[in-house]
Amino acid sequence: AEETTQAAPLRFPEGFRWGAATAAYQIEGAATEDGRGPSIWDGFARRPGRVHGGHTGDVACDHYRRYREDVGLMRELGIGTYRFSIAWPRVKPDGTGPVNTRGLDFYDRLVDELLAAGIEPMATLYHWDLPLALEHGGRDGWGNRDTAAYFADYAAVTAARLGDRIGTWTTLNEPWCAAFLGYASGDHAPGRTDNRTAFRAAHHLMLGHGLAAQALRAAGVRELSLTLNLARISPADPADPHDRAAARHVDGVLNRIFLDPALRGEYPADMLALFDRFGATDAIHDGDLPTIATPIDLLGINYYQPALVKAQIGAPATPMYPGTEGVAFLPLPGPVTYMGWHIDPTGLSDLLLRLSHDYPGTPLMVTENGAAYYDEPDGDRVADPDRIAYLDGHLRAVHAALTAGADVRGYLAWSFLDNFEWAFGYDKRFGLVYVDYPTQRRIPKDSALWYRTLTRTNTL
Ligand code: GBH
Repeated sequence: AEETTQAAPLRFPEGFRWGAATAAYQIEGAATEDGRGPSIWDGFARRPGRVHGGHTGDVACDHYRRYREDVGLMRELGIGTYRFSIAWPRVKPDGTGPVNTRGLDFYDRLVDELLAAGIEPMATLYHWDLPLALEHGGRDGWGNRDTAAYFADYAAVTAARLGDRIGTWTTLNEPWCAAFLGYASGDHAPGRTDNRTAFRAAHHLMLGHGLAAQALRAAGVRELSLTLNLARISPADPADPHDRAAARHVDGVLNRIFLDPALRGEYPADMLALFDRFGATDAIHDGDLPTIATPIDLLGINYYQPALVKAQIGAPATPMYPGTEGVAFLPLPGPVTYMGWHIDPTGLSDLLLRLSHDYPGTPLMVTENGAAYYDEPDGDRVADPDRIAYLDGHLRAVHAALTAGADVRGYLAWSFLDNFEWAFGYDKRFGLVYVDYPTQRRIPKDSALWYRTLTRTNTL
């Protein structure tokens, strides 16, 4: 009788890619090793009050020195695809100018180690660690158009060195965060609060994506992608046109502002109006949009939680979503993670189906999904049932989207290791693997063992 009430096992398609993700500044440490230059995050983390507990990425998971052990653990845990990022300030310490060969040597060793372990490397060129020299001295970081060209130069030299062994490349991770948390709300490095610069940064990031995509194509890379943080934005009352307009606005400044230029070669009219309102229209030059729309082979989606909004007269704009005066974000009912983020897997299935419908023809991959919980080891074990439930629920949502016709090629858990969670420092643990920072001991959590069974059987 028990058996008959159990849901049938869910099989994923043959060849579905399973793996986990990390990012350079969050795990590597070795901040001054082998000629690495400082990034905006080295600077930001040192500013009082910006990062929880004054934490920095100076040591992090010491992955720069422990990468062999870490790759060994990935192999044991059945990680098939490993998404990591390359630190621009290791490759070009000043952002532009001479290449630091010792920096590239690290990724060369890492990639060889991964390939020897039978793990597919997937490299992201920008996960927020802009070389500090490009921000300082009035150079204005992503507010400066030149940064896009420097990014493409860095992409070209990196692909020239590693393109023979890395098949899948991602230009940017989450340009929304880089532009709007970095330059509008100031929650992330470089910590600026200027909407005009934020919109210019958004455009220059996308121009950098397009120029780097062309450089990677010219280098003959096999698979090219862009990763966006996207979410379903719902109106509190779907029957209320004001609520619908509020949701549409947030959807614009989070989702469509990046999706439309990359996949349709145009900014939506309501986003052009925002560029205009904030005095950033002149950043968009003739010829930029075709560059930005350089075809990609895969769209990466990082999904954590949906949002619910309502039109509310007099509500101030939410700083990370410029122009949202009159829009209130409502708390969602139900459970949250240790980040306080609302848990709703339907947000992921709806998102995947919406992308399939609105932007057909580009294969999708979930490049990040996961949850922070308060984990505590008990001897050799870390029991994390809440994380298993989160992953299970979201994978059921991915499966539902697949069944409904979405072209989803893979799923990567965030994250392989506990790591430096940006403004939250080491307080928030997203890993499948627990890191005891004082000793750097790694302990696979129960979720890592659960995930191994899932990826081995391709069945949930
Ligand atoms: C990803 O960012 C990053 O790529 C990764 O480096 C990071 O460690 C991981 O997620 C976990 O955070 O709830 O008010 O902050 C995701 C960033 C998180 C930004 C959710 C938008 C919603 C607004 N996104 N956030 S709020």
